[in-house]
Amino acid sequence: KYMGIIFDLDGVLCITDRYHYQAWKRIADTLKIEFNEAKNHRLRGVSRMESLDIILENYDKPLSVEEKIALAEEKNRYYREFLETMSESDIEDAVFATLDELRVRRYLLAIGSSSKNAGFILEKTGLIKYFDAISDGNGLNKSKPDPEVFLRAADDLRLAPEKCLVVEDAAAGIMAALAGGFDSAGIGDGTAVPGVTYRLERFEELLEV
Ligand code: B16
Ligand code: MG
Repeated sequence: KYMGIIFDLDGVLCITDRYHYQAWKRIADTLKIEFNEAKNHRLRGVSRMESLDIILENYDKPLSVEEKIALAEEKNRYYREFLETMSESDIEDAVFATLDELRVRRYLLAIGSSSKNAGFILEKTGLIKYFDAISDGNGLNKSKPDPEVFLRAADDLRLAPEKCLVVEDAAAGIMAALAGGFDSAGIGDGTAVPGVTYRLERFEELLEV
């Protein structure tokens, strides 16, 4: 049915949200803003600057664009320190095994991630070799739930959206897939989104859709 599969990165192929959390927490602590795991949940699949806006929701001092950019860059420096420590051992065996089998079955595989660090994470973890196309936060005009990141991935694979399946963990990502005319496979939070095509309890169930 499908010829291509487009994977979200954070929350699907790897778990970097605890690094995002710790990096944002340092920023929030400096500004003396309340930031907890529940709020961190809202940052899933959302771009860096939009994440900052969510963190600054209850901040009473107005910040200039330059100050916001400086905060986002500072957060990214902390985040990259965590990413530096990543290796193949941060990826579940089931993820490698499933990607191997999907390649044997001749699917085209792409990344559709909001992250500007996607290339770096893929290199560090040894995942990069599986992908025919990488569509990430670099050069992206509109982030999820806009379908742009997935449409660009499908385009790079030279496939129509109907021929691709999007695998996502975040509500914003499932909505982006729907908006772009893609079928979707939800993992984790992604399973609870209305309109999701398949609900996966485990990553390897992807081999059964
Ligand atoms: P960066 P995904 C997303 O990755 C994360 O889920 C989200 O929490 C993060 O804010 C976003 O990437 C931007 O990341 O700061 O590295 O550009 O789930 O779309 O793979
Ligand atoms: Mg995600």
